Amino acid sequence: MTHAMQLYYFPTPNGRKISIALEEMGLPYEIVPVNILEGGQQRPEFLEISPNNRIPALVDWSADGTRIKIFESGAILQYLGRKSGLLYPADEAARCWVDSWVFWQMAGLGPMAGQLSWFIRVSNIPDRDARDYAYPIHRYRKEVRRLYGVLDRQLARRSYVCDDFSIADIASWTWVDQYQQHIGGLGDFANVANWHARIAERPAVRRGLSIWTPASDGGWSAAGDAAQIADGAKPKGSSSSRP
Ligand SMILES: N[C@@H](CCC(=O)N[C@@H](CS)C(=O)NCC(=O)O)C(=O)O
Repeated sequence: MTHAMQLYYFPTPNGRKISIALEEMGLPYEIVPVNILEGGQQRPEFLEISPNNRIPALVDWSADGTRIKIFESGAILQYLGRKSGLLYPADEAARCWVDSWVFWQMAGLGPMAGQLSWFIRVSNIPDRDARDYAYPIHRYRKEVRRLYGVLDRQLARRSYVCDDFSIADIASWTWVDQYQQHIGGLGDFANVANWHARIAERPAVRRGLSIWTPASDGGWSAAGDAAQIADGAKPKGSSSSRP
């Protein structure tokens, strides 16, 4: 019997990397919502799959029925690339280059932009003094801008990070998709702007962004083009089941 993979998901840049990759690769999956705003990442059954209490995580089954557990979005992207044979070149030199850009995102753009988001968010909490957060916001924004510059140079003579569209593009794209909040605009990064727009038009990317999101009533609801998602991608139970 074939099982769909289970994606432990919350709609953040790291979660969206995997929903986009699964849609791009046409792999069957179902969403297991993990509401990180309500502590879902601390539940023992989730920690057993993702010991670092972070989404995303993925469960798959090998041919002999053994469960395959993966956490860390970069590791999941590489696994899906190996499994599907798509968006992850088999040629060693090309694969090393894709890996380099995936690790660049995992070690640089993701953590730096994540910290920037955090400090922007807390500086906007009403009873906080925004001046207390001016230095970390300056520091992380400067570093994020530097990383955008690196990406912009890489995209100067090619349409995608490693020439052909790959998991390296997906890894960085969901973070760059937050550019408005992080750096206000892409005016200084024309190549990144063109790349961002090119990828945003991909139907699978739109589907991957449109899956279930937490609703204000504590349940989950469909967003955007979610009707295009297969039934198997709905949270278990009903359209409003809690994670
Ligand atoms: N390096 C990890 C980072 C994962 C991560 O930071 N996930 C966030 C959401 S984007 C999370 O689960 N946060 C829960 C928490 O902070 O408790 C990856 O890429 O998978």
